[in-house]
Amino acid sequence: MDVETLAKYSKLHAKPPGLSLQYGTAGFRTKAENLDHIMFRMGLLAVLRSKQKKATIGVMVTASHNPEEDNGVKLIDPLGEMLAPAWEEHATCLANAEEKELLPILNAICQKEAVDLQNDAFIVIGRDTRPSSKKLSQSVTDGVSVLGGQYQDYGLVTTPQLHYMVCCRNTHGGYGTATVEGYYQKLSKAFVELTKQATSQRDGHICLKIDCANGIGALKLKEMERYLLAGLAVRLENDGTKGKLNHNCGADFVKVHQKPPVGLEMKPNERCCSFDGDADRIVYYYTDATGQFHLLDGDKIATLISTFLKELLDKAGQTLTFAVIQTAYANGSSTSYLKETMKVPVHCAKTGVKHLHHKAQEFDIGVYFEANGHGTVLFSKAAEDKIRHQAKEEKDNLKREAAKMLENTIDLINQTVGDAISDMLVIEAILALKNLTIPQWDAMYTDLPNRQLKVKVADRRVINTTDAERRAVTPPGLQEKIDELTKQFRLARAFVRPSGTEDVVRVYAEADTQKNADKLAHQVSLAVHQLAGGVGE
Ligand code: G16
Repeated sequence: MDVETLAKYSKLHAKPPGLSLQYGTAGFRTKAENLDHIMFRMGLLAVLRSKQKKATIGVMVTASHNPEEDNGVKLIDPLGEMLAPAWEEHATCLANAEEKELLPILNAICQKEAVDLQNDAFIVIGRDTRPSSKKLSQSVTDGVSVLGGQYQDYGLVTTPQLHYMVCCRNTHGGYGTATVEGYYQKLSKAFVELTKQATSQRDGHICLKIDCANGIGALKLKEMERYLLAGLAVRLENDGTKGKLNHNCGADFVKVHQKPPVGLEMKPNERCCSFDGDADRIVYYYTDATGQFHLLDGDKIATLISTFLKELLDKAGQTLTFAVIQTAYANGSSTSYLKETMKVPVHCAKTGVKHLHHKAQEFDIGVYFEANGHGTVLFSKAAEDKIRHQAKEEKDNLKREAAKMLENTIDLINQTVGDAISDMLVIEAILALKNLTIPQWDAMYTDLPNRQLKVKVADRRVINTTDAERRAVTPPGLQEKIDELTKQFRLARAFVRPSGTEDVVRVYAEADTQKNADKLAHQVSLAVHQLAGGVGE
């Protein structure tokens, strides 16, 4: 380690005095002007991780669903998964180190994690479309270079595309070619193959409107359109040409407000979807003939994909372990439908795709989705091998065809992380193959009315939770109050948790009617305000 160069560059990327940040649900997030030192230091950390794992590591500069003024950074581990928890702690430690502590902390990480500094390091970097992202990604490259790491800057890419690149590089092309063209080719080939047998008419007319949240999804979908040819005709709205990123649009806005984004004209029963700011989340929706808005969120997506996969597995005669992973935000109706009607095991994990991903890895096939539209499907190596073998060797025509469809589904899914583009193609393929309209998909089950609210408190860390965030253990008295309030409503459930991406406490409530869900969410918010140090109104 060249100590003098490190000291020189670290001064150029100085930490604002007194600033303390934590590696949260999906990395560091805050106002962009407070992130320069974090980016530089995450460049340093990525090099250490890369040297330790002797593998390519990813650094994505994005604040995803947050407002345009925010930014953030997520680190990506060798198989395209989120950074390991122990290294999240190192990240927080490094981020908050004062100047003079930087070197001792780097040395301590090297020692604790047995990092051999003689090893090579290779980092791939990507960024979203925020005005601050380019400069911040240059601070990452400064950090990488100071520790002698090599890098490739992919520039503007979606977060899931960068996860894909990391996995491709570390599997030496086994997962795909590590270029954006490689990504488009892999997904579009699988999509075209999978939808070959679709009988529904989707010959070139617009069949899906996409709200791109004025973010990176628009750029990447435009690039991808020519690969899909007539296979899927989409119309891109909120493509960044005029509106502000995530402002009154995007998957988070639509999910939280349960209403359409601005800038998207919806005809009755027309299929629409929204991406978020870095295109790792997707939700679908439509308005019916009476003008009522219907949201098909991550729970409905998980149910559709699970139904499809279960049917194919049955047809192929494959007996593989299968489970769906949700979070506390999953609508009660979706959980009942999966458990009772579909007879599928359901597990609840803490918010954050890293937790769901981890749980999903325990099964041959693990479908995981957060209600906010963040999710994917994981296939174990053994399951994948079985399916690919059957797709080639099976003598029974029907079984072989089902195995081939499963194989194309595997190739269409981005197994590294939730991916709005890949998820959209999977959903579109399933709807086409099953000849389902969006109201028919919606009718699989009826959501319990629900409401999400945010409460500002002085320090959201006063709230600690247990039971996959379904119960609060601190501050004292809060859970008792929530229980007492919940008892007053039918089919009711409520919980609170500190956000890991915004400086707020999130409140979720569901009940038999929208009025009651709203009332319960409001009352729980008041309890948070009173018992957890609420600030402002
Ligand atoms: C991130 C995480 C998601 C999480 C969301 C909200 O999404 O990747 O898993 O659900 O934040 O987290 P919280 O409620 O802790 O703020 P994104 O799309 O913003 O990266």
